[in-house]
Amino acid sequence: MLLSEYLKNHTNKAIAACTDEELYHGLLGMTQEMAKEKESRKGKKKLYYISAEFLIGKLLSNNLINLGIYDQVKEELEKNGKSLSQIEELEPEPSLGNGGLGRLAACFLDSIATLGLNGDGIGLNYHLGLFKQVFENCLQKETKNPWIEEVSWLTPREVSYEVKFGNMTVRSRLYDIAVTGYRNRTNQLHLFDIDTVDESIVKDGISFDKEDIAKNLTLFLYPDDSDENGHLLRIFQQYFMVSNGAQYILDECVAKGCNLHDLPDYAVIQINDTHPTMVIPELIRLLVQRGIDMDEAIQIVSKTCAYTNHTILAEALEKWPVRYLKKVVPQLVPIIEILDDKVRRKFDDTSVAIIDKNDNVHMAHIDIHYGFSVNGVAYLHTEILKKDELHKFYEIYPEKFNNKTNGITFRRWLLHCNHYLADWITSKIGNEYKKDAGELEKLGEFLDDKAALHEVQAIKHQCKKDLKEYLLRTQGIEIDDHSILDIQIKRLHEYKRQQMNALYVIHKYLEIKRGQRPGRPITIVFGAKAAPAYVIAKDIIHLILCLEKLVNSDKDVSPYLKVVMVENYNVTLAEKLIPACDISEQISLASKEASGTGNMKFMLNGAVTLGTMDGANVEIAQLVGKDNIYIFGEHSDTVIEHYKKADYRSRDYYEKNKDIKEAVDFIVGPELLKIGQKENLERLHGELLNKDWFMTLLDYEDYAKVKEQAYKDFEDRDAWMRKMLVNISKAGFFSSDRTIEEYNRDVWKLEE
Ligand code: 26V
Repeated sequence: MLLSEYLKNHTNKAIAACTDEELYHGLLGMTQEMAKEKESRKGKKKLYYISAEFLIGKLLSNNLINLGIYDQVKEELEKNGKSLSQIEELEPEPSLGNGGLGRLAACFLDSIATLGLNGDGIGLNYHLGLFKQVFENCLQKETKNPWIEEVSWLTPREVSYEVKFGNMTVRSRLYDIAVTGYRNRTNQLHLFDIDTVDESIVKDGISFDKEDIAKNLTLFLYPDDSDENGHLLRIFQQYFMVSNGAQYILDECVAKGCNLHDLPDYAVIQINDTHPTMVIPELIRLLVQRGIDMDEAIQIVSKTCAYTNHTILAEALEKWPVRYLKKVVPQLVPIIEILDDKVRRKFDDTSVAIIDKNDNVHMAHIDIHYGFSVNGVAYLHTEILKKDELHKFYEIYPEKFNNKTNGITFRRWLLHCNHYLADWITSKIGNEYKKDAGELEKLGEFLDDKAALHEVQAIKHQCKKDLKEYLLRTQGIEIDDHSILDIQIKRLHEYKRQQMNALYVIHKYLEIKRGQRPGRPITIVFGAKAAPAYVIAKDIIHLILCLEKLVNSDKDVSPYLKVVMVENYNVTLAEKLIPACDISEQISLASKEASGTGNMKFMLNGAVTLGTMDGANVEIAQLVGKDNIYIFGEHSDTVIEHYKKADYRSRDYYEKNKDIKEAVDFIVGPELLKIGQKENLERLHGELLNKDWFMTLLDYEDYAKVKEQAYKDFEDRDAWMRKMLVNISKAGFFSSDRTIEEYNRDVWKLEE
């Protein structure tokens, strides 16, 4: 279909006569129509990927690429003096995710549709999404992030269910977003909502009445849970998601001829972290309600559900007090008690029980006992689950445990975000890699081809120039496109150690002040949102923003070092930053980052990783070899030992190393106190000195040393370009198509 024809039929206007907004609406309508024409996969068995987050990003360009009409549309627009990239900027980014877990779910939906598998997503339609981050006086402030417009990708469906809570009953409404596979079929993302949500109850930033469930149920993703009402609201949201999901799944299966006893032949449910865990007792409840006896219902559900663990951080492993569940979902409590009772009868070890002695329900324990598969998201992570975090469960159910190293969709993270590189790759090895990422290995042929390497370098520089233009126009930030771009973009968390990078900034600043100037300017970029109630994370943002001010306004330093913290880091910004990056910071404390997926996106776009042996960095290192990655820091075994022995004292490192002492004390020195808030800076200083739970100072010295080495190596341009190309050529393993093929082979077993 041509855009001009579509517009003629629908608006009777020519392209040239349309505003960008009219063109955006036209393109949206046309893609939706084309997606609808693509038959979705039928087949008896279907996968339901249930997740609290789907961080899908803007959809227009990706849909055009996947439908195979991107070039045609771009050309049509250009002929009429219009720009597709300008039109794209009008599209709001749906803010339905927080970080890696949500973005992974979005990459998976793309790959499932691309591989032609029968699988849909199930989640919630948060009207205001995750908060929008703004900076004021070097502090993060949260505001709402509305993204649903009159014309949007959401298609209302005639599907609605009753969902009963302890104190009220609500009726849902379903919206679908079409998921177009790359030159293949279309699947759906089902987002449940209620009509009574009222955005006007949000006052002053993101605060609202947490008790008014009818009005707030699908307002925000991860509403503040620092008090009891916040916890209850999370449970309301989770149950609303899974009760709708379970009813929808049963209806679809029954319509296909399922008699409920054979549910596992019709459905497989992938539980994305513990947020959707209540789908297990809810399905059991619904099956019993439909006449199946309790024991059989438990059996059926256990053969239908599979669980993915995305973190070992204790604070992220959900435990809900029975008291809360009794308030919100009293109908599930007797079922959870039966599930707990069965576990207790079978196993003496109370640490694998579902309800603990304090009457907390361990959601992950429900998943592990009553699901048929438990997977980690990178080799190291799965090993740690088996050996440490979930060891007792591994002993009981070794056959359930499996690894599925994460992946990313190359459609978004190469074809869409880096046209220059995608076209260059096509010119060298043809188009096959777009469907079969392993083909990228063929680029290995060009590793010693100087002309080819210089082409790669030219592409990197063009991406930097594009980023420079974009940041200046959208954020008023100026970067030097000839500097080394060293980027750390991810959620803000102490274990990810943005604070270690900030300490290095201080060190470099002081070095330059003393006259030791780097040969080439360095730009250190941060992008991160901190959870609104996470105090230290917000203090770290404060430190970075103060450093940005100090460093960039210092005339002695700013020609050599620049600090940039982009505001409201999201998928759209990632798509601009990643192609331009030289050094990818993946510096989490070994054992703490389950996988990371940003690391894969950077590698694919020719950045070289500076990282610890953590998460999927381990696999990246194995693939590219030690000359093409910068590894530093203690190994996960050593770190785990430190935790077991409780023998890490950050003060020892502070006292031993004068660079560390100088950098840490600078946080509360006169230069920063003049710019920032005493309270925040002192709290962070105290935290680093007296606690430093994620061992920043343990790894700092090695980090600074290896980072310096990377900067130095960058100057051997030919050698660096070779490293870039090695990274690109080895990235094929991290295609989410590979990950999904493995899930399907080992867990889902859908018809191909
Ligand atoms: C985190 C948060 C933080 C904000 C408040 C609410 C909330 C709720 C749950 C969680 C757990 C997040 C788990 C997660 O995102 N894990 C990430 O999953 C990625 C995909 O597997 C993986 O690449 C990352 O390493 C892992 O951190």
